[in-house]
Amino acid sequence: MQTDKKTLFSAAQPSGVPTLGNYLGAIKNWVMLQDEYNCIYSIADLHCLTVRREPKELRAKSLELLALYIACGVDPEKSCLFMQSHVPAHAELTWILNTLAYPGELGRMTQFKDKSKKHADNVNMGLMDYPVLMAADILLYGADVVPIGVDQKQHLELTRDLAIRFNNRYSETFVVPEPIIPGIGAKIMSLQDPERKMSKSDPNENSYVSLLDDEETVIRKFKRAVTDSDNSIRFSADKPGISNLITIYSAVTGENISCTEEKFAGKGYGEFKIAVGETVAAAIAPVRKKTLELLSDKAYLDEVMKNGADRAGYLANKTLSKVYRKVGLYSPERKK
Ligand code: ATP
Ligand code: LTN
Repeated sequence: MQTDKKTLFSAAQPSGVPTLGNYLGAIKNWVMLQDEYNCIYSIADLHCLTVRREPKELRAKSLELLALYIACGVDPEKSCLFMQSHVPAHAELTWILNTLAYPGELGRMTQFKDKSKKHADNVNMGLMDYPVLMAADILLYGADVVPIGVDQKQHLELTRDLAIRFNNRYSETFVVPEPIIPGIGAKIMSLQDPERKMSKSDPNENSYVSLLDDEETVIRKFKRAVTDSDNSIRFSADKPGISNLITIYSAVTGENISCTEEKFAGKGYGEFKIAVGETVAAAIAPVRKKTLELLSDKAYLDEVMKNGADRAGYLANKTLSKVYRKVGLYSPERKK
């Protein structure tokens, strides 16, 4: 790793096929920032266990997510790619940070409240502790920046609080990270309910576009997207459906919102929805093709994740040893 560059860390859960929201809110930035930072990208499989999953499916989705990262343009030669569970230091640092985190602050997290409602039959300790594991992910690597969508901002604030709390109690140890949130695309909304964020675990498949959807499916989902009846392509808080489509079009093409509005001024919703669908379908078609290719070469993917775990493990263990020493855990002297 080059030391003159700052460090970047981010992760996503293998909880389903990433959506267009994950791509525009996070993964697109991951790809763009690879030359500017020392980048470390993880597959947050331990986080995934906070919701009940079929073990076989979790394993398959984890490998698929690795293939998808690479297909989106994350380059394993440039960036470190690994599975969270392959580096035990993540769970170990979580334990230490747990001794500094309070149930009150964890219980106030929006995601915890949302997921507790959604999975009322399984409100487990892991669900509550989720942000502490996320803090451990980030702090282990001394990450300066963390590219995320807006929904994760609160968790990053908690990470910063825990880092500062530890530094104040024991002495300067952790870097206090900053979020990187995209200007356009930080919160892509559901195509069926534009008041809610697009989520890969939504039971309604028409609510999201997955990065593995084929062209026909993508266009069909956009044609069915919920909009108002005003038929004017204008970005406005009282038109969440059409504003979401304008955001998606702008984020994918790289144009700004007003450019998109001008381009489609006077056109109807039907025509616009098809244009958005075709643009998105064209952007994700290469990702789909490359992912399927990569998934047929499991040996390559295994190699990438083994190398990634070695590199990440080395860095993480250095931080963990420092933390263990600072908090007063005894370590026998090593013979030279
Ligand atoms: P789940 O739906 O299973 O809770 P998720 O898609 O919300 O998963 P992750 O896969 O862990 O969560 O998210 C990966 C990254 O994608 C995070 O940085 C998150 O902020 C971002 N992200 C998730 N949903 C959106 C969205 N709708 N718009 C923009 N960014 C998003
Ligand atoms: N909680 C994140 C995924 C995640 C993450 C991280 C993101 C786990 N560890 C560390 C950034 C940094 C989510 O998006 N749901």
